[in-house]
Amino acid sequence: MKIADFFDEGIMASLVGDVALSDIQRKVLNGDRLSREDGLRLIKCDNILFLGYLARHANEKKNGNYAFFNVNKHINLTNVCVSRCTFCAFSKDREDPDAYTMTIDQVVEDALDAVPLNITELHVVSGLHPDLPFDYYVDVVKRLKDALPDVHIQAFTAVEIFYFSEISGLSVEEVLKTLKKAGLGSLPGGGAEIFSPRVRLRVCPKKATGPEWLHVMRTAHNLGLRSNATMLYGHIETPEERVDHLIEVRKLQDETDGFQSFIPLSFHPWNTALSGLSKPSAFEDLKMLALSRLILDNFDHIKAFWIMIGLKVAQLSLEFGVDDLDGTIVEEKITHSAGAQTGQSIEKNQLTGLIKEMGRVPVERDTLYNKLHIYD
Ligand code: V47
Repeated sequence: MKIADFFDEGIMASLVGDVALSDIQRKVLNGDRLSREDGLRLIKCDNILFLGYLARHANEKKNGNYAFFNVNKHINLTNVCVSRCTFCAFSKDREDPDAYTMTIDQVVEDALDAVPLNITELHVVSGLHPDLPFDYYVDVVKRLKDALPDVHIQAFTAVEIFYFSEISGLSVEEVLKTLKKAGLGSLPGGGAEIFSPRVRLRVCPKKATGPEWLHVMRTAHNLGLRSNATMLYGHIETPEERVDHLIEVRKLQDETDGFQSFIPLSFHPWNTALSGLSKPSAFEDLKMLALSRLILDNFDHIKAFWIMIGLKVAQLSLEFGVDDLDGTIVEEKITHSAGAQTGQSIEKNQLTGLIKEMGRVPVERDTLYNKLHIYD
């Protein structure tokens, strides 16, 4: 029996205090689109069980009782970055003693280390290095594809793609075509942060803007490259700016249908220039996941990145609209530099166990959400 089977009755009782939101409840149950104003009302709603109830309903309509995960490995080519965003503890200046840049041989060796784990995906994102030429990244993709031809390469955030265009003098479209030809399979969703120009000016003024991030994604989707999308919440953004971010992503998805999953990323302040802030609570994490599920009616999947919110909250999020727990990861540097307390890696059977405990059916997927193994 799932938690949901217990909590529907309780939730209906708790709804008495939420008659003001009954129009939103009706819309969700009818499958109607929520407006920006609905989003603003929901983000201010502290009845987390109500949000969970609605989000779970929206998710089950799309994914039934399935909950996805994949077997992947993260690789970060370099932590040297010219952008130095205030929320980031991973990036370093070139001269910093902790700065590193992998040679292509090291990248391939690192990827090959994960072959015994039967990985189906390599997730490759990095800093914006001041000296590496675009050819380095093309060669990384080619060499990885040669070494692991059956493994999907999901690499380079839209911010990195935009930077490659700047350093190479090629258009975004040419950069993407070149990488696709080299073996790139899809783009991860990072670098989106919060699209609001007010926030970007303060936390990441030196990298691609919101419209530039969206432009890269639109171009990628038009070339047949699918991608994910993210939102970094819990720093200096307002509730309105979070809702606006979701609406922007939804608009582009209406246009291209190229996004696969949306991943709200929970800010970790430790070691960053924003270390005076506290990290979002579990309550806030679940709320953002549920809200994302409710607003992004044109996304098939909402992913909880367990590295950032912890295994238990990720597990519980399956009752709050989430249908994907991401992957085995193997090694994670970005959030761990900023104080993540989670492990670096998780075994496949731990992921299936967490999902089964919630009464869901675990499904190992590949990057493009083909079902590789259903554990029913
Ligand atoms: O772009 C940086 C964020 C992103 C911090 O596409 C931080 O499937 C929290 O995008 N606290 C990288 N977040 C990770 C990412 C991602 C992760 C998992 C899956 C996918 C996917 C994408 O992490 C960055 C930035 O937005 N970030 N610093 C921090 N201190």
